[in-house]
Amino acid sequence: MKILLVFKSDFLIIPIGIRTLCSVLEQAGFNVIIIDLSLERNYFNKIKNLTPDIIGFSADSFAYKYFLELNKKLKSEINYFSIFGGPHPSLTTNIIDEESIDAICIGEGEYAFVELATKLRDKQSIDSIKNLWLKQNGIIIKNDIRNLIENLDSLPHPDIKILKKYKAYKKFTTYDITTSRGCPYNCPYCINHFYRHLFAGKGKYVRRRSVNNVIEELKIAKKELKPKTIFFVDELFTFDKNWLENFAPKYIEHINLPFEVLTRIDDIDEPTINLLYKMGFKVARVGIESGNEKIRFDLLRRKITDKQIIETTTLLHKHKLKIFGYNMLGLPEEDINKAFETLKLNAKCKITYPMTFMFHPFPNIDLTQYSIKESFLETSTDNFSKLSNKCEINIKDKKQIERLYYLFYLGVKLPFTIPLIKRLVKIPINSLYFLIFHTMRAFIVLFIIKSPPIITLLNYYPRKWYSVGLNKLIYKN
Ligand code: B12
Ligand code: SF4
Repeated sequence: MKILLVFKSDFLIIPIGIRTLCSVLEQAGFNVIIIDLSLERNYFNKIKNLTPDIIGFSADSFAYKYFLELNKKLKSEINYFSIFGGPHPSLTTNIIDEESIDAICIGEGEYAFVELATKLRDKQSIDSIKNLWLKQNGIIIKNDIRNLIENLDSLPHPDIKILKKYKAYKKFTTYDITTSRGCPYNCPYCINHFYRHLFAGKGKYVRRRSVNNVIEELKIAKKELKPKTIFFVDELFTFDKNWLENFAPKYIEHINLPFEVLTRIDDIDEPTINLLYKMGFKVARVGIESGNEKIRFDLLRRKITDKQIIETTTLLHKHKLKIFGYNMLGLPEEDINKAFETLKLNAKCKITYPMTFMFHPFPNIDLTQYSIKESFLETSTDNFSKLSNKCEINIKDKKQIERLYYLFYLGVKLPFTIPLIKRLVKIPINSLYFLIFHTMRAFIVLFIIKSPPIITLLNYYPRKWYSVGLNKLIYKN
């Protein structure tokens, strides 16, 4: 039984979910191949020639449409069982109606996938596999959700072979790891409130691996991949201070590499920063999301004041930490003035990398439902583009906000340009703004990566260099 796992790493990000599925399936004795469509030239023929028995697509809402088309094309030429998993199928179970999709996995996939592969191999009925919705003789079978995996230590460590498979990954010297699953918060634009509701009664939602189990994975990764930095991609790395206190001495003793974390302004205080700093804390990624307090409080359910944001970022700067600020533009109730408040707050906090995204109204998320209810959006969609500057809902000053997206970085890094940007967003010279946006990127690529040979440069997508460049910039000292 040959299993192919497919994903698309637009920013050289290999989803931990795919790596975990691979390890669990291999542990159960299956032959697993992972393919990153972003890095394969002729993947259609390659997949055909592999003659897989099962193809598993790991689909977020950006990749879903792409995978659907690929699956349709493949299905017209070869025979295999197709299963879609990841955030998008969990959010939009109706995709099971697509003719080319044989099954979808809702929520955690490890045990459902192993059960599916085992039963297909042994020619047993696959009708009652929990977490799967599937088609049998034209009828859709909707199985219940199984309990959440209580003991995360019981899972094998995520696969690392895939990190050695593609040359492009080797340039990326960060090792991504997650020490937990779930988030205690409830932000209406994020999948966590949806999952918490979906898994109600199925066990504890926020779970953490033991310190020893995490250290063991890091030790292996350090030996095998020699990463220069670690990225803890937990939704909220800092949520359990006792765990952090136990983790710190072991991390310093056995791993001792600089690292970055995802955290919240209201979850990181001075003692925590001090503790993490001793361990090699270099980058804090925090959500600012909106500079307008009312939007932040009422719409985004984030009870964090401007004052808290300014104080915490000041504290982070005091420790010479780099700050990645996550922001959203194009939110319901937003207009250009409120969008500028977001830019100004980032500038005031001297955010090192203002990461700005348009609000994507992912299906079945509270903020999407709100947008539909309040007529900011007619209906739910499943057509998303990661790097799109398109404002996806109908709000006042939509076009100006779209222009601001491209000029945001400039305004935060050079705040004296804000009055000029206020004028520019009224003028539709989008190609100029596009140029400014990419010039900023090119600057990072060329001056941080330091003149890569032209052939190599042409071989990679600029955004990949950008990712690698950012990495070097952050950790250069
Ligand atoms: C960690 C993380 C990141 C890390 C990724 C690091 C890495 N190497 O994986 C970083 C910070 C880089 C990141 C970036 C982004 N992320 Co992100 N991220 C997450 C987060 C918090 C956890 C994902 C994770 O690793 N979970 C642990 C693993 C084990 O679980 P899993 O991925 O869900 O996989 C399980 C199941 O889904 C299932 N499964 C998955 N694939 C398949 C396939 C098959 C065939 C089957 C059967 C099952 C299956 O089984 C897996 C094991 O149980 C999620 C939120 C969440 N809770 O899902 C958001 C999330 C996935 N990100 C999201 C987004 C939007 C982004 C960004 C575009 C922008 C942003 N705002 O940050 C970027 C772009 C990333 C990219 N891929 O290009 C969205 C996606 C929304 C959607 N509807 O698709 C999410 C859901 C957050 C949200 N807004 O709700 N992210
Ligand atoms: S704190 Fe972050 S991960 Fe948690 S629910 Fe809010 S946006 Fe999602």
